[in-house]
Amino acid sequence: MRVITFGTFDMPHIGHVKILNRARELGERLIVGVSSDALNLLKKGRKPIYSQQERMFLVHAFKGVDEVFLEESLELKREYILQHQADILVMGDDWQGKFDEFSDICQVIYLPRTPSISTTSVIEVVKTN
Ligand code: C2G
Repeated sequence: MRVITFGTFDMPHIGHVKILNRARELGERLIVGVSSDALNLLKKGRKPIYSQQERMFLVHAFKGVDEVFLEESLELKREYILQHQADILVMGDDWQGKFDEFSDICQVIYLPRTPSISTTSVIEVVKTN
């Protein structure tokens, strides 16, 4: 089974490692779409701390990640899934229900997020210390 997942993975943390590990356990190959700097600017109104090249490099370095590619548009998800011949799409449950439309071409699984950790919370801690 080929598993695909998507994310920004800015300043990678335990939550990212855990979801990637759990996604990999669902199949034999894990493919990760790392969202581009431009897409983040659009999505979140700011550029990530780490550049897309750095984030792709870091995600690829994680155990169990077999391939990374740049996610340039949220609208291209169907094309990405087909292009990478993914059998399973995995996302954290903050996206619950949002990708159900792709269940005609792959299995869609939402995994529980790791509580109390996010890139935003790390930025806040750094700012206030
Ligand atoms: N995640 C998690 N636990 C956390 C934080 C994040 O399990 N404490 C998961 C998210 O649910 C997501 C993945 O880690 O599945 C990547 O999270 P982000 O980098 O925040 O990615 P996001 O901005 O949600 O981008 O096309 C979809 C987007 O590209 C997803």
